[in-house]
Amino acid sequence: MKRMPLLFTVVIATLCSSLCEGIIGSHFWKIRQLVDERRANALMQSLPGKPGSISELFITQPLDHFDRLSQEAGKTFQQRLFVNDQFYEAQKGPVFLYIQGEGALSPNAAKAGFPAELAKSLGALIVAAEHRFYGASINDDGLKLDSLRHLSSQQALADLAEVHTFISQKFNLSRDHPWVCFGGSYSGALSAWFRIKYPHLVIGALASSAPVRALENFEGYNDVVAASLESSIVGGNEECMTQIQQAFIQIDALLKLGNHTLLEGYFKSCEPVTDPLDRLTFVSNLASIVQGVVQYNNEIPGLDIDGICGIMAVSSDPLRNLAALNTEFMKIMNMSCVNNTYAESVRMVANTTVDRKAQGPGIRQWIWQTCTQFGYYQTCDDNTNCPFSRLIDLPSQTKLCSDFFNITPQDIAKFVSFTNDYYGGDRPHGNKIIFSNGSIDPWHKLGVLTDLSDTEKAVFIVGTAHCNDLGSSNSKDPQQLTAARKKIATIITGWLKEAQQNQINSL
Ligand SMILES: *[C@@H]1O[C@H](CO)[C@@H](O)[C@H](O)[C@H]1NC(C)=O
Ligand SMILES: *[C@@H]1O[C@H](CO)[C@@H](O)[C@H](O)[C@H]1NC(C)=O
Ligand SMILES: *[C@@H]1O[C@H](CO)[C@@H](O)[C@H](O)[C@H]1NC(C)=O
Ligand SMILES: *[C@@H]1O[C@H](CO)[C@@H](O)[C@H](O)[C@H]1NC(C)=O
Ligand SMILES: *[C@@H]1O[C@H](CO)[C@@H](O)[C@H](O)[C@H]1NC(C)=O
Ligand SMILES: CC(=O)N[C@H]1CO[C@H](CO)[C@@H](O)[C@@H]1O
Repeated sequence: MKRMPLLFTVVIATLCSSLCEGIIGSHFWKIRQLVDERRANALMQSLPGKPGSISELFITQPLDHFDRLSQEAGKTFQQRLFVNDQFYEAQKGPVFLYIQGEGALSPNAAKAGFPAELAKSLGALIVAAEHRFYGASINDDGLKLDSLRHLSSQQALADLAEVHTFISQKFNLSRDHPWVCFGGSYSGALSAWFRIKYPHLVIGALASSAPVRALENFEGYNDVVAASLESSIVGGNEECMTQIQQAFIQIDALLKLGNHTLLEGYFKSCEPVTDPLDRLTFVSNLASIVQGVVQYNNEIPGLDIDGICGIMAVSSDPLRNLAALNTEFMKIMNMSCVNNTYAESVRMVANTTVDRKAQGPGIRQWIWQTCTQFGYYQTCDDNTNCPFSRLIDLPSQTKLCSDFFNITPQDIAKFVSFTNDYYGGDRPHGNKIIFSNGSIDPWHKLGVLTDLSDTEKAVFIVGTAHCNDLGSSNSKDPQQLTAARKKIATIITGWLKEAQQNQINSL
C-alpha cells in the first residue's frame, strides 16, 4: 500500500505544557521529554528579541493561601517568574501573564511564541509564572505525601493573584491596568479559571486546548486518537486504524492464552511480561507510542500519523507492523530493549527527591493532581472505538492513586465532581475567554468547542494537534492555523481597546 502524501508540515514551537496520558509505563514520558526539548530548541531559533531582557525573579508565597494564620517557618515557598520587558511600552502597555502548567518553566516562555509575538505588536510586558510544586517553585520536602496537599489548582490561582500584586508594585501599575492571561492544556484551563475566579485582575484569557471539564473516565480520548488515525488531512486512513486495533486484539488474545514469549521477542521486552502489572505496562507502553504521536503530531521527525500509517501498511500482519513501529520508536529513543516492568512506573512516581534544575514535566506531582482534582484517565473500555488493549481499564489507571497516595476510586469521583462544580466544567459562564481547540488533539473532547456567548468564543483549528496556536508563527504553518491566530489577536486587541476606553471614561 502506498503511503498517504503529507498535506502539510507544521513546525511548531509551542508553549503548551502539554498533558500526559499513559500514566503507566515510561514511553509517553519519553515522547513528552523529546517534544519539550524540540519545542525549546524551536523557540530559541525563533526568538524575536534581544537577549538580556529576561529577568528571573522569585517571590515568596504562602504554602496555604486559605489558612493565612499558619505562618510559621517553612510554610512558604519561592515561586519562580520570568519577566520580559523588551517590548513593554512603560505604563501604557498591557501585561501578558503566561501561566505555566505541570512542568518546569523555561525562560523562553517569556521570549517567544504567540503571546510574545502579540506582546511585540501591542507593547506588552510579559510575565511568565511557574506553577507551584513544579520546576524550581518547590520546597525540598515538596514531593512528600504530606506536602502535596498544598498542590491544587485553587492554590495555584491564588499564587497568580499575588503575582499580580507583586508585578503591579514593581512596575507602578494602577489597579485597573489591563492584564490578559494565556495558557495551554492544563494551564489553558488555569487561564480560563483565573479570568472566571479573579475577573478584577485580568480583562480576558486565552485558553488553548484546555480540558476545562474534569472527567474520571476519559474514554473519549482514545476515540479521538482513533478518528485522527483515520483522518486523511494528517495522512491517516481507515485501514491504519483497523490495523492497529487488530494488532492489539491479537496481543490481548496472546496474553490471555499465556503466550507472552512471542510478544517479548517481537516487541524486544528486556524482561518477561508474566506479572499482570507488567502486562499492563507492556500494553500501555505500546499504546503510548500511538497516543503520543497523535497528540504531538508532526513534532518528532519520523514519528507522525503519516509515518505510523506507513509502517502499519508494510505487511498484512498487524502484529508485525506494530512491532516494526515499536522498533522505530526504540531507534529514535536510542533504546536497546523496552523496560516493561511496573516497577519502572513505580520508580518514576514514588521518587520524592526534589531537583529544582530538572526540565520537563513533574510526573509525581501531575499524577497527584489527576488523583485529587481532574481524573483524565484515558481508558480503553469495551463500549468504545478504542484501538488499544482492553487491559487499560479504569481500575488499572486509578491504581496509582491508591498505591501512592492512598486515594480510592470513590475519592477520585468525588474530587472530580467538586472540580466541575467549582469551575463550571465546559459551561463556565465566564466572559472574555477564548477557547481554542485543535481537531486532531484528543484533549479537545474536554474543551469548550462552540461559542458559549458573544464574549466566550471557541476557535477550532482543523488539522492541528495540542496547543499549536500558542507556538511561534512560521511560514510553513497551515492557513487555518494562521487564520486562528489572527482571529485570536483581533479579539484580544478589541478587549484591550475596550479596557482603555473604560479607563478614560472613569477618569
Ligand atoms: C515606580 O515609581 C517609583 C517612585 O515614583 C520610581 O522610583 C520607580 O522608578 C518607578 N518604577 C518603574 C518601573 O517605573
Ligand atoms: C504462541 O503463538 C504463536 C503464534 O501465534 C504460535 O505459533 C505458538 O504455537 C503459540 N505458543 C503457545 C504455547 O501457545
Ligand atoms: C540518540 O542518540 C543520538 C546520538 O548519540 C543523539 O543525537 C540523540 O539525541 C539521542 N536521542 C534521544 C531521544 O536521546
Ligand atoms: C527495569 O526497571 C526496573 C525499575 O526501575 C529496574 O529494577 C530494572 O533493572 C530495569 N530493567 C532493565 C533491564 O533495565
Ligand atoms: C530520584 O530523583 C532524583 C532527582 O531527579 C534523581 O537524582 C534520582 O536518580 C531519582 N532516583 C531514582 C531511583 O530514580
Ligand atoms: C472537534 C470539535 O468539535 N471542534 C469544535 C471546536 O470549536 C469550533 C467552534 O469554533 C467548532 O465548530 C468545532 O466543531
